[in-house]
Amino acid sequence: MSKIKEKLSHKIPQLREEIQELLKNYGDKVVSEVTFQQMFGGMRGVKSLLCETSIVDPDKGLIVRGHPIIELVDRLPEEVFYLLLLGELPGKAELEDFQKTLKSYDPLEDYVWKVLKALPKDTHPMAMLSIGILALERKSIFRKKYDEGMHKPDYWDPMLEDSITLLAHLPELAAGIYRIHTGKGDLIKPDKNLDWGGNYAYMLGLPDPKGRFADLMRLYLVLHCDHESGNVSAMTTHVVGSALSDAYYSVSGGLNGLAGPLHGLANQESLAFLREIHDKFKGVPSDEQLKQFCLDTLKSGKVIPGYGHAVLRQTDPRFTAFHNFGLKHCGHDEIFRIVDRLFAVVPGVLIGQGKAKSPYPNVDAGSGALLWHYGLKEFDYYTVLFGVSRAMGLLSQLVISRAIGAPIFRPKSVSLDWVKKTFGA
Ligand code: HAX
Repeated sequence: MSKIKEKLSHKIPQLREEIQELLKNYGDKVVSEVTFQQMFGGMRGVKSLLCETSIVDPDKGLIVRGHPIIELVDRLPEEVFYLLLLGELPGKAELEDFQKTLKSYDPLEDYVWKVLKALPKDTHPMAMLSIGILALERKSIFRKKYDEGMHKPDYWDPMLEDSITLLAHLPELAAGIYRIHTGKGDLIKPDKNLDWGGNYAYMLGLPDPKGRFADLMRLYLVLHCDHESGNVSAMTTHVVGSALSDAYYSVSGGLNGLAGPLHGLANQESLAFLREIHDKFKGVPSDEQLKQFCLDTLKSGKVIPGYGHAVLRQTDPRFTAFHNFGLKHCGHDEIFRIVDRLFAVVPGVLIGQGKAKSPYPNVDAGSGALLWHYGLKEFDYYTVLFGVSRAMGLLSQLVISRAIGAPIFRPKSVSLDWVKKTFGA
């Protein structure tokens, strides 16, 4: 196990002490009040979760342990995992040590591939990812130690071990799913000389003569790493983990939520939308044509994928990072040019409609166009990339939850009858 464990073991007592002190002094203070509207409305705005790894500021976007995401775009994903978990970026030696740990695992056993290959061809790659992770659950050290009578203060340790094991295997698992799902040929074994993101790109097996696709993958993995803890996948992972289900069960559960069209699947929908525009106009339409297309989309009752957000109220900096990458490397690509023009047109359209609280692009508005450009054209696979990246946040949140002794999740529910009686309706 890498030096991460040693470092975390020094930080945990301090964190626990801090929480106990805060609970002692302020345990009865009110954090948030909940209206019936909020209860019905997906708990929007109700402050009711603790999250150490990141915060989402409505105007500034994702901030990982104090670092705005836009300042992390040149970092490796494994550096970002280190940051999420420990609250500091690794030095050179620390990064090398962690990378060495990630590379120390044997390739996945054949039974995993047999399970995945036995699934019918129309199985969605996200279902394959979730099943693949569950197929690895037998590796859980947390479950084994729990069965042996592990004590609560020690929970974080095997949770960390499981998290790093799962993280180490995810690129191989996810790349294998791509190869099986697309029928592109044999599985590609991991190359121990490559970094975590570079290895994932390599195992997908797409031509990448200049290494730009690998750069895009690293960027993609950094940008999707975490989004505090109230989003569907993070909260689901937390809830499942709070029952002391291990990291495999918890992350698989969270990723099932990421597979929904209003969450992670939006990047698949977003590219389908771009392709539809490209096909209809046989290229890049004028801004006026785009505006009309968007108005027609809204009129038909559909949302404009890649726009709007539950928390953000400005252009998502993760969109900005992808947009910058596209302007630099794919400015001539017609699909990317449609992304660029939509950015100019959609906010005005959504403001005109007057419904969306944020008319600006989110992370899903541009990423698909870049993947398409580099030959990753199977857009039903895109959420898997998102899932591999988001696993970094889900896993670091799980480790921290076990470290601070977070209890089983159990809010109180009420019936409509209770609502009527209580409000005298
Ligand atoms: N196009 C059309 N209408 C939109 C819209 C969009 N892009 N975004 C919001 N609206 C509408 C909502 O559908 C809602 O309409 P109703 O009142 O008729 O139900 C109204 O505006 C208010 O919604 P909101 O409060 O602004 O947004 P929510 O917090 O309810 O939902 C969503 C946030 C991201 C789900 C929403 O903006 C949406 O559906 N966007 C398109 C899908 C998308 O891009 N999803 C990816 C989000 C990023 C993410 O989590 N990735 O994992």
